[in-house]
Amino acid sequence: MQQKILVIGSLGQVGTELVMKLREIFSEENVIASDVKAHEDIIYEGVYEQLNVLDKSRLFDIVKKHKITTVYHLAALLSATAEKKPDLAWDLNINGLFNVLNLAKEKHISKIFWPSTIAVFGSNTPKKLTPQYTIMEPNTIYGISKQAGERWCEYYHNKYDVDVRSIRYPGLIGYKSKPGGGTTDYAVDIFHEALEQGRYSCFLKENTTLPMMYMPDAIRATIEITESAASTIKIRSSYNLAGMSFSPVQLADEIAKYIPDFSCTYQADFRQQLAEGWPQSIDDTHARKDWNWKPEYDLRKMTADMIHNLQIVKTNV
Ligand code: AKB
Repeated sequence: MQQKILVIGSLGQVGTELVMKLREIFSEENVIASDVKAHEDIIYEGVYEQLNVLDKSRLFDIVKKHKITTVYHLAALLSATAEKKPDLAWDLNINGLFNVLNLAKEKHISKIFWPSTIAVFGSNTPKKLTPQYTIMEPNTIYGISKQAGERWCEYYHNKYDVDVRSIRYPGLIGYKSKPGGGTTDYAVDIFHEALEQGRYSCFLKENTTLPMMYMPDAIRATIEITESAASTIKIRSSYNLAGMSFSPVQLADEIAKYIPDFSCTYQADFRQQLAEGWPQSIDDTHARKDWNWKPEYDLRKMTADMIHNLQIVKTNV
């Protein structure tokens, strides 16, 4: 049967690129984009529905109207914004997920992708090659909500046979869309500022190493896990996923290979504390074994591609 896909949160950093890729694969009419933003804000062609995922009845109507089979539910408040708006973050990150899980429980849809994050780990977690199963104890609103979400996903799978798949995204870097409200956003902002101003003031300390991933890898992982045979998905909470790990100074040095006069200064703000609770690198053995995950981009390859594509984007503006 032809899948009909709904992407919730389709104007965000991941959603923007995911819609484009899904439409390439499944064709435009089979991928419905939705976001809380008004229609005027959309940047791509094709069917778009304005949707606040907390509005259960509108979500249900859209699913019925388009005969949706698969939902990619991306709408969430990320780490930095969630610290400023804890009530909204909990409401959106948890009740939005419930609304989608319940559609699957009641058999209105057959498959869900929902992202978790490296922020589910906390200060007591082993920082290097963080294993799939380990002490978690997240200490940010975002991390707490995502860890609770992971437990609910596994519960709905075990109890109601809901086919939900999830990965723990590292910080994501891409040139097609900008991030919003995360702690790892610096790794995108730095490229824009380097090309536009030749300098950047980073809100994390220079040696703060974090797990990161280039967007083509993240989009591929998202679609690969969702398209894998259900029998291969052994973990129904969320899979660890690794791409690369680097600190702000390592990224700045790599960028300086292309922009020799580039200078970066470091002025840590409240996001430093969030980053310090997170892993530095991730062990993703389970994803590699269960559904054949393999990243393609490291720091060098990602930086070359980002600079090349952003230069094209910026000269065409
Ligand atoms: C954030 O920084 O909040 C996100 C994340 C690590 O999930 N990019």
